[in-house]
Amino acid sequence: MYRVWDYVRQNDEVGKLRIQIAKLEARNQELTERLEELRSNFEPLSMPWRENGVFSQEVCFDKFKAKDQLLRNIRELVHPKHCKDINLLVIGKLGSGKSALVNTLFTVLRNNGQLANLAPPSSPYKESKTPMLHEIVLQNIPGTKTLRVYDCRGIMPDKKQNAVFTEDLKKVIDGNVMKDYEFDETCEIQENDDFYRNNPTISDKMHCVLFVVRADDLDEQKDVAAICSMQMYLFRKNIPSRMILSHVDKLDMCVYGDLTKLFVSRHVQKKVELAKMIFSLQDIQVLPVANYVKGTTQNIAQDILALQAIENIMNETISYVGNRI
Ligand SMILES: Nc1nc2c(ncn2[C@@H]2O[C@H](COP(=O)(O)OP(=O)(O)OP(=O)(O)O)[C@@H](O)[C@H]2O)c(=O)[nH]1
Ligand SMILES: [Mg+2]
Repeated sequence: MYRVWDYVRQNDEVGKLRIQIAKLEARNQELTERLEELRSNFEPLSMPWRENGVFSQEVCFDKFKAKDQLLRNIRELVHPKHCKDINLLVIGKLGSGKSALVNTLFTVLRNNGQLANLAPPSSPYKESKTPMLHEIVLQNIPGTKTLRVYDCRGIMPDKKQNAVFTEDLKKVIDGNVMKDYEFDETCEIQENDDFYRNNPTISDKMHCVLFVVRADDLDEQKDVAAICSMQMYLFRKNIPSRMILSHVDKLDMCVYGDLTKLFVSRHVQKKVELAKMIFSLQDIQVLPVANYVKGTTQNIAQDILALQAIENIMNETISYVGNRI
């Protein structure tokens, strides 16, 4: 009898060991595949996935001159006479980098060397660090033009909470919600609310929506419903949108951390293609940006990426507003 139990126990131990070995083998397989992917990611593409003269290796552009040119192009853009105020709205999942993007846009347009921190970014992602509709003026030349960006609460992983929030976002887009409105998770803004605007003019509406998505956390299945529903709303109203791929600095570059290799990086290319596929976007709508989240001063590669994004966004937005007379 004693011997039988001994035998059973031994068999049990062998079974457990077998399971452990199988798990280790699966993990080993996973790591081997990741290593292969990493190796291939570090191999630069022979042709850039998107033409970008400033970072091109063959044409040795003076990056500082290119940056000045971008700044000049943006500053010289003429806002339509009937709507001198241009409004951009930033939407994205909790912790996707919305506030960091706003700070980055402000930093590169102010261009005094120091990083701005007007929209406080978050660290733990339990709840949004930006609970209200936060207005930041990026450019203001009185009488001529104003460029404003609106930062707001993040989209939650829970679908129920987003049902209310996405209705509020639609009203923000339509110009019904005033700045500093604190989003309520349980109930949409009501017409008798102090922050509700009844008859919005074209200057109160949003003219372009910037969806912020983490390049290092792009997943076909995960939490994309709220963004897709907002995309549909914009599509029906013909309002332009752009997708900002944040956190691109976390992807594998050919030389780790060298953003000038971004347009020949296979990993970035894969993520851009994935974003296009998940959200049905065209090339021109996907803009990679490495937000300013570390250090205290500007650097040329991050500046250029952000300025290229602003130039793209502004050209589209001004054309859209110009056509709405
Ligand atoms: N490396 C890197 N980190 C980033 C980037 N953008 C944002 N972060 C970091 O990501 C975290 C979230 O950024 P936030 O800008 O606060 O995100 P958010 O979307 O405003 O978050 P909520 O307002 O809470 O929804 C912060 O720790 C930032 O430092 C980026 O491009 N690269
Ligand atoms: Mg925020």
